[in-house]
Amino acid sequence: MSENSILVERRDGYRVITLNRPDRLNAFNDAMHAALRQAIEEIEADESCRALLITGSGRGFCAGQDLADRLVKPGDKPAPSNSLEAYYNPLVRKLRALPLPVVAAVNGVAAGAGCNIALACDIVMAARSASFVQSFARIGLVPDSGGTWFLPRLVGDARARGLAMLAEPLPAEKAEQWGLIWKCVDDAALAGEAQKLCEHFAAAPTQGLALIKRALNASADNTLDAQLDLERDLQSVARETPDYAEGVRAFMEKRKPKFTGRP
Ligand code: T3D
Repeated sequence: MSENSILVERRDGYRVITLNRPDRLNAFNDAMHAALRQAIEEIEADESCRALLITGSGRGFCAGQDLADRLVKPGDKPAPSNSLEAYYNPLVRKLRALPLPVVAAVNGVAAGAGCNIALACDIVMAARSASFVQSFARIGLVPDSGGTWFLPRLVGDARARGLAMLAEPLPAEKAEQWGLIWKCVDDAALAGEAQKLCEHFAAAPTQGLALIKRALNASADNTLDAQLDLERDLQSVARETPDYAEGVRAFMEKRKPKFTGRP
């Protein structure tokens, strides 16, 4: 079993977190949750970090909860677990709320909570050989980590029900066609494409992107009226950022903008 359940790499303007329990397809145990939480807290405190890339080591992205930690003898009841309240739900909330773009590079199978944590990211890219599995129904569980919220919104009710109730793997190519993810790329291209995307975000108007996240996060539950009001309010914040002024100047001067990402 790997000693470091996640690997954290600092790159110019962004961080890469690699889920690193490859012999269990990077399934979550408590130590991995704790390490991930700490890494994300460090990102939040670092102004120079303007994007986050999450990927998996070995042949999988993440197989959700490590089921070895949930094994009970026949007739025994499982020990009580508050893993959703303690770990998965705060993680999903954090990924949605982080004021910078979060990219998932899904290098292999994403199953159970591992699938839904990928879907909680802002941009999901996947290798052609990867697949997305709502594996919960295979073991008598309910899709968690936001699965029942993300699925119908991304792919519609009929496909959401099929994915959740049949628990069949959805290949990456079809996931792109269905609108579950942003893009499917050749396996050999995934790391490079994800890096390019994060380099782009590391030089982007970070405050504006954070406001876009807030607007899109709110839109699922807002009326058009409420969303128009929110856009008005967020735009007045965006208009105050130095990156907006720089964006307009660069456009008028017909040059590439130099965004700082600062408020
Ligand atoms: O109690 C709570 O905390 C509730 C929270 C729930 C959150 C959840 O995520 S519940 C869902 C848990 N995850 C699953 O049910 C997925 C289980 N895994 C699979 O169904 C399959 O492994 C995959 C479809 C993901 C991939 O299949 P395949 O054939 O490519 O790989 P494999 O041979 O099944 O797995 C490779 C190894 O990883 C294997 O170990 P071995 O035999 O080589 O020693 C397998 O046991 C291990 N592995 C895969 N997933 C898990 C796992 N070990 C522990 N936990 C796993 N989730």
